[in-house]
This record gives sequence, structure tokens and C-alpha cells, in this order.
Amino acid sequence: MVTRGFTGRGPGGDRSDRIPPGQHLVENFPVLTAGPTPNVEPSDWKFTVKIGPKPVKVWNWSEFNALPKTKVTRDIHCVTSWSKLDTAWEGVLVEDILADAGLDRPTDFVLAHCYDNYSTNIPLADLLSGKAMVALNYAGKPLPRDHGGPARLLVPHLYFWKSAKWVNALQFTTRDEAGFWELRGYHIYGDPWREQRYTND
Ligand SMILES: Nc1nc2c(c(=O)[nH]1)N[C@H]1C(S)=C(S)[C@@H](COP(=O)(O)O)O[C@H]1N2
Ligand SMILES: [Mo]
Repeated sequence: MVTRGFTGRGPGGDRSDRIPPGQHLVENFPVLTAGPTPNVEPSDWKFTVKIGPKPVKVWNWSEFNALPKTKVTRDIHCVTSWSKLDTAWEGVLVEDILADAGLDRPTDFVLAHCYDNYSTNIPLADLLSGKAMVALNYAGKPLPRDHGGPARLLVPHLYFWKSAKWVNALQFTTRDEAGFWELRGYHIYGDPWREQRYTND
């Protein structure tokens, strides 16, 4: 007889079904950055939405903070194999940013750009319906600088390299254009549940 529901479950409830294949749980919050950590003061921070090369709207820190804010608690999964459960964020949902810019769905693909010249590509559908935000707070405090403060993209259903730190622009593109890691051997989409780590996975 198989007793269902009693494999690998601790007093904290079922966690095993929240860990994608090839991942392990961590309790700490590792920092992964390709280069030096940029120092971006909120007073200097700007965020731009563009269609191709054309800027559609630019917000400064106080303008951006006046947009509607949303809190989410999500599991995150880094391609280097750590996963962290129940991370708590607050920020502005991508659909609320686009609404403020008067945009609906100008193209199907987005490139996120950052102050450290990092970039990453995400289909627009993966940024809407509450799936993604520009996060300003983590665990109830302003986002620490090494985790992307003052603002980072959060796309928790994809591998964490898609969650661009120090984000300063979302650019609509007509084709799915590879970003920094996607040009260097990582998967164009990056679904942790399908283990899309590398280009041909
Ligand atoms: N701008 C920028 N964003 C970035 C990175 C980076 O190097 N620069 N690294 C990515 C990678 S590979 C991961 S796993 C996560 C790590 O986020 P953390 O340092 O907050 O854990 O940020 C992603 N976003
Ligand atoms: Mo990563």
C-alpha cells in the first residue's frame, strides 16, 4: 500500500512539491552579480519604458513610487541550483507601469535593461497578470543594494537571472532578443520546472 502525502514532508508542510528538478533549498539569500555592484541613489534613479529605440515614458523615484504598489510572496529559483521559498516583495506590477504609460501590448517581447549594463529578455505575457513587478522592497525593507536596490525586476516563475537588478528600462522589441546570459549559453526562456538552464535544454 502506498500512503500518499507522507514523503519528505516536515512539520512546516509540503515543500518538496515547490522545489523544481535539480534545485535545493537555501535559507540564506545568496548574491549573484556578473560584475561590480552599481551605486544608484534614489535621487539619481530613472526608469524608462521604450518601444524599440523610442522612449515612451520616464519616471523619477518619487513619480515611480506614486504608482500603485502590490505585495507578493513567491518562491525563487536560481540556475546555480538554489531555491528560496516564501520571499516577500513589494513593488509596482508591470501592468500598472504600462497603464501609467498608456500602453497596452505594443509588441510581444521585452528586454529589461540595468544600470550595470546587464540585460535579460522576457516575453510580455510573462510580465503581465500579476506575474512580475519592479520590486522596491524586500522583507518589509527597502531593497538592499546588493540585491538590486533601489529597484529590480522580479519574475519569480522563471530562473532568477531573469529578475534584473538595478533595472532602469523595459524595452519592447518585435523579436525575442537575447540578453546578457541568454547570449552566453543560457536558455532563451528559462522555466525552472522544465529545467531550461542552457540554450539547448
Ligand atoms: N543587473 C543585474 N541583474 C542581475 C544579475 C546581474 O549580474 N546584474 N544577475 C542575475 C542572476 S544570475 C541572478 S541568480 C540574480 C541574483 O539575484 P540576487 O543577487 O538578489 O540573489 O540576479 C540576476 N539579475
Ligand atoms: Mo543566477
